[in-house]
Amino acid sequence: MSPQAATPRAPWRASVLTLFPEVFPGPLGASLAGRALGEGIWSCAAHDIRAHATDRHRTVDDTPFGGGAGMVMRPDVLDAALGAVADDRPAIVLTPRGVPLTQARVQALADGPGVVLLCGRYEGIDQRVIEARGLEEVSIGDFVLSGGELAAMVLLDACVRLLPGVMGAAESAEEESFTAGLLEYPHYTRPAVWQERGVPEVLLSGNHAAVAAWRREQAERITRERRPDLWAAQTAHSDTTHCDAGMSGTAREKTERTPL
Ligand code: 9D3
Repeated sequence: MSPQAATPRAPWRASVLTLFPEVFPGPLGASLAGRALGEGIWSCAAHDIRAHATDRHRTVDDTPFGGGAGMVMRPDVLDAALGAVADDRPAIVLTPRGVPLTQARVQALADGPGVVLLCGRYEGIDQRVIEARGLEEVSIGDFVLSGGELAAMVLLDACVRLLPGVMGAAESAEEESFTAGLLEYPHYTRPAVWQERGVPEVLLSGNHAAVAAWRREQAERITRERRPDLWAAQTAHSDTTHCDAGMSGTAREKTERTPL
């Protein structure tokens, strides 16, 4: 049988607005994402926000109305920067005050045409440009970074690995229904004894059902211990009489039941 010719498809497009365009694609230029970039599965264009400043000193920020520490990014400069790249893609500003990024949002973004990302620096950005451009505010977690660039790379990495042709088929669908919404069970490989430490007997037994039960048990224990929030959601899922309101089975599968 002759090999199937790959159907050319439009790349998933990332445009990043930043004061530090030279840091992109950064780690996304290596490994899985880097290969996909080279293959044209996705594209990454970084744009210097400062190119849209209009004054002699190329100012992108100013002091906050109402007073206070730090500087605020100017709405006029950001609007011009966004206007130069905006199209049908969702526009997201990375900010510590944003809605926490979830695998469900990542999947939805990966399913679309791409994304426009605005990386904040300074204390924040003028609220009016967020409203005028309908920007979605997204955070990657409850810790403080020095800017939005690394957060943008995190978001892009999470999306790119989901694009068709980036990951092997084996890695994608396998075990999905089994471990969905749970943390991973512990892994072991050779040597069977290392520094006087053995491997759980059941894993050497060849009893596939027993192995599956042990892994499930371990995944549940680790989830309970480390992520009571995930465990509570897991418990809620097993009661099908409530908690299904407003969401279809497939939507649920893609959101709260994504394996971690
Ligand atoms: C006291 C005000 N600070 C908020 C905690 C101001 C501030 C600190 C750090 C404003 C911006 C930043 C830089 N961080 C990001 O741009 C950022 C971020 C983060 O710090 N944590 C998690 N997700 C993100 S997304 C963008």
